[in-house]
Amino acid sequence: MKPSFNLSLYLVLDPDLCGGEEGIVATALAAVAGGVTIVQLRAPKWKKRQWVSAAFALKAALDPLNIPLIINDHIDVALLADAAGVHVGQQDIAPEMARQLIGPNKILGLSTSNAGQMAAVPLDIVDYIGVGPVFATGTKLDASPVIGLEEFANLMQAKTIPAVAIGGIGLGRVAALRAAGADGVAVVSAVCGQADPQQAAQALRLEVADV
Ligand code: TZP
Repeated sequence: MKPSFNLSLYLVLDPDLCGGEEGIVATALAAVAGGVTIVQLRAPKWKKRQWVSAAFALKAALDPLNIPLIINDHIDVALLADAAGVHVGQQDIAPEMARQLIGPNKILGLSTSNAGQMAAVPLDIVDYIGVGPVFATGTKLDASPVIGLEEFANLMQAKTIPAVAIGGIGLGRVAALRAAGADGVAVVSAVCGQADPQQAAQALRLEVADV
């Protein structure tokens, strides 16, 4: 059976900001203690061996807490570690092919950044979409153009699948995104780049719950 998932506070772990190989599990656990509901591993600079060992460690840490682990792009790693799901971008393997590889029982997420990409999402194959970057971000240097809150709200009007906002999201921005129709917010630096990731997650979680 496909694991259930809650997009409301989605942590994307980038080791550059989240404690590197040594600290990534501790960062994830602190963030979950603060209220993160789902965790993705996204490590554009890592070698495959680092991916595999971190995926196993994160899976072992998150499973007892019932927090799904999503692996960005690397389907082989997701299958090896028996992660809850996979997240692919527009330049990665097509969602239909990803689904073929992961089977029916894993979560599949897809990044989108405009109305055309959202309209093209195969709804019977993809479980949720990421929509962004909503605001400017220094974390993903090759991100698509910034969408902005107004256009994001338009995109949410047209959505037919759960959607999580991403890009430049921090305290003070969550409520507006939720009011615009986002099912959740995804963050990297607003949790990982902070001195106290648990407290940072907790503050964001309060804003998520405010709506
Ligand atoms: N995809 C679109 S923006 C982004 C990704 C992975 C990075 C978001 O990072 P931050 O630090 O939350 O702005």
